[in-house]
Amino acid sequence: MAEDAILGYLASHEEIPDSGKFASQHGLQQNDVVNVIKSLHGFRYIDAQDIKRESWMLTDEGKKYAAEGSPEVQLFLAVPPEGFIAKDELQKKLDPSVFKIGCSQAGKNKWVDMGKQVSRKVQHVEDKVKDLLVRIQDGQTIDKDDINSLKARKLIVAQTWKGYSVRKGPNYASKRKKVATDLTRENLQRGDWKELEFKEYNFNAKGPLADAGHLHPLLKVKQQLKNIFLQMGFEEMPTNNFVESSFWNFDALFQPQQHPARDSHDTFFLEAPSTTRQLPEDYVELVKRVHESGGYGSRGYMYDWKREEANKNLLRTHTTAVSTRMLYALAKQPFAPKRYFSIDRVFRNESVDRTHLAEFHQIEGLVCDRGLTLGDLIGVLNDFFSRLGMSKLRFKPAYNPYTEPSMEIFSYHEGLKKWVEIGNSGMFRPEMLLPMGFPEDVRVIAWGLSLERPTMILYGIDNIRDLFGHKVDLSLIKRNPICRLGID
Ligand code: FB9
Repeated sequence: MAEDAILGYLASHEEIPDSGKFASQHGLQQNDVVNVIKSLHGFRYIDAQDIKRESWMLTDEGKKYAAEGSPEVQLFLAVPPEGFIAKDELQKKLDPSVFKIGCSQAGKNKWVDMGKQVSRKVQHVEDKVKDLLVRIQDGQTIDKDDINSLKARKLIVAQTWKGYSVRKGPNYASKRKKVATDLTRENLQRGDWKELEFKEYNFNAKGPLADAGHLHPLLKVKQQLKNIFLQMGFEEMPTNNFVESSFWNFDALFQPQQHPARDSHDTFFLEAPSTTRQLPEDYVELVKRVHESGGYGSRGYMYDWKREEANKNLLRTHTTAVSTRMLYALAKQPFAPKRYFSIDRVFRNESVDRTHLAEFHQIEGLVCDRGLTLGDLIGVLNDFFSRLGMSKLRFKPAYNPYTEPSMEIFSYHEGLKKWVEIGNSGMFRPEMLLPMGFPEDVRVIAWGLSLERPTMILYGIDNIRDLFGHKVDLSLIKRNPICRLGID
């Protein structure tokens, strides 16, 4: 329709100066004409140049006065030709905004005498404002001053109309040739490919978005933490066993069997398999002894240590259980310093709230070497957390059954403008290391934090359910760019 009209018109005319007027003159829809012009221009049938036209449009108030007359004239007509009318009487006769504007305008025009009594000062008035508004509505041009006074009264606003002027293009034809967008077997068989005109290849066309998988924010932050550990010379510990025995999760860590964390309020114990099959007997004996009666300078906990308690299987409550296994294996070899880290799920039967679920990812680092001190621990913590963008650290004495001394770690978070607890740390107790067989002077410093907390802060997520679990909205995962750790 519009296409034939445009191509047909250009057959006998040099130019279509104004696509807007062309549309209304040919009874065509404005945007049909625009779409056709864009397409014909794309195939170079025509050459379309942008043109724009400034015009004026009446505001709603302007439309009202064009229809009902300007407020000053409405007011004038409400004043009796002879004598006068009480101002409040007059006010009752008119709509409030009309009365208000009418008074000031008619007053300004010296049409009426605005006292307690209102009377006319002239016999007849012209509603120039209304006439001007109507002329603008008919698309007539009116002079600048009138435009400015109407604009000042917010009765009209500028309106820019965009259109095209159109000329023949290099591929002009009065009818669009069907361009082939594909060379088909039929074209080859029919041999009609010779006549066919093929559409240009648009090498800049963007292919369909490949809907690929997306890394969960936790995995993105996990990868960055792994990189930091590897850069610091740490080796990852194998954490691919969520199920652990109480022995490696608690006893080997010198955590007493009556410790509150060891009851089902805090820990998920397994019904099946409820007990571990195999433990290193000679080492178990040493652990039993250090719990019951100490040794290595410790007086132990002086209670009856029960094998069946240690045999109970559970979902590990911390990845420190893996550290215990790895340190025990390390102690079996001729001593060599070691740096280990782990990042994986741990399970705690805790009350679920905005920042706590029954499982989270623990990040743990440990350094095992001769003569390590608390200073070394503070040093490695400053190194580690500075790579996470947390430079200002403070340490608060804390307690863990398996480390002495222990410290909670705090960092001042510029974004949150407060000190945030960013982890826990300590020196593993000799009651844990010596039964493993480590030489006297070997020390192990370690620390831990969660993966969820930094991820929530870095991605600005304040409810853990938005980050982890079946309620996560996938678009959050899709649209979440990689966030650079270390950048506040
Ligand atoms: O992650 C924690 N906080 C944190 C960490 C990083 C962070 O980064 C932001 C970008 C700036 C922000 C916050 N915490 C540890 C501190 C608190 O959130 C705490 O309330 C919750 N903790 C979890 C345990 O909850 C019961 C976080 C988790 C935690 C705590 C301790 C350890 C590991 C994880 C440990 C340990 C440890 C100690 C000594 C030796 C070996 C391991």
